[in-house]
Amino acid sequence: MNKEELLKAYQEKFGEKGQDIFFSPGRINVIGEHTDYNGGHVFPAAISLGIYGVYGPRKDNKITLYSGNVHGPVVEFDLDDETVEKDDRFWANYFKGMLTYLRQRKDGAKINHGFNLYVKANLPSGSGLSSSAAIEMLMGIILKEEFDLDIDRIALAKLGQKTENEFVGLNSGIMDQFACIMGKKDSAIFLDCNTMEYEYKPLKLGDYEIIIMSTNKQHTLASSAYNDRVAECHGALEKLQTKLKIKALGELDDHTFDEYSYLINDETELKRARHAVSENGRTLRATKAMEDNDLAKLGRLINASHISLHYDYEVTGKELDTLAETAWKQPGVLGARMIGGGFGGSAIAIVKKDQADAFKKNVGKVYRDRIGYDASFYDAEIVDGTKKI
Ligand code: GAF
Repeated sequence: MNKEELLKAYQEKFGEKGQDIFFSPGRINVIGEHTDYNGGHVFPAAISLGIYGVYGPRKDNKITLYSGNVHGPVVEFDLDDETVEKDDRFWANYFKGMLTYLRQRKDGAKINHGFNLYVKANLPSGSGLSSSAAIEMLMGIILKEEFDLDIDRIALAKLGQKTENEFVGLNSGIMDQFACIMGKKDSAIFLDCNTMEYEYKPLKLGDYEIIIMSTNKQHTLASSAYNDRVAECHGALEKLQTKLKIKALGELDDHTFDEYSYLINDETELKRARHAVSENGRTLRATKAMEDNDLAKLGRLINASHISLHYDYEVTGKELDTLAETAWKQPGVLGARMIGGGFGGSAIAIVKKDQADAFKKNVGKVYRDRIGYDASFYDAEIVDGTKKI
């Protein structure tokens, strides 16, 4: 979408000129899945698919949101109301949660007039590319910049996580919000979710590119299954803590885990914890492989990540397995795996640039034959985090 189209859409909806345009990216994750809430490492990057927001101030205290994708009635709330009610439109709650928690801060009083916001996404919602975090960070940066709030980007990411955990009810980690708001062009973020230390690592893929493959399957029941995984990992951690002084599974290496895994006398919890620990190890090795330009090794680790998410974490499902397994068989592919929470959503593949067209055609055909509808393929660029454009 270009700026003229966005400003025109704003004007058509609100009958006046919009003032500023913001863009909030979605994210991919190279490796490190379901490790964030286990205090492990992740390696995500912000992508050029995301959500635009056109902002215009109002003289009254109303905040009015309109989604150019959903086209339903506007979402309205009033700054004079002490609490912000939950909405039955799930996407509106990501804005509402951020507004609620920003207003609770000391300088929240600076949010002292209403505004209109026209929102338009080129990122499919429910695609496992973090559209919800993109919305939260969009609202966060708009409020920070338009009302001059004294809050840094990492604190905004944490409020996004609080929105998910407390306003929406998904016990997610920090990866998505962190990637959306801290993204850096052409780099992935190597983040330790235990200490919150992070480092940008250039995504050097040479003759290869990352192709995003969306299952186009909405993951409706995903949030309760996600919360189950979080609880199962917590159960395993508590059992290990009877003998080990650790705060998170991410502190363990494979060897120590094997030695103490006898403490986890629940088969499901054992599998979940084994994934969390092994995936963290793979993430450390994968970032090193990227630094060493060992792309073949990076690809093998990515494949192993999918296999662990399939057998130990059980979050892949037929659609994601079809994409990854079909991708593995194509020429010019170094690795492929599901990304995000799972149960639908998207996968990525690292594919030789000159084989990309054949790759999409072949994987697309197998997917359609086996699943009964089309997958979508995107070549996204790696971009900066949420900002005014
Ligand atoms: C979802 C969550 F929001 C993230 O915090 C993360 O746990 C991811 O699933 C799995 O790695 O995107």
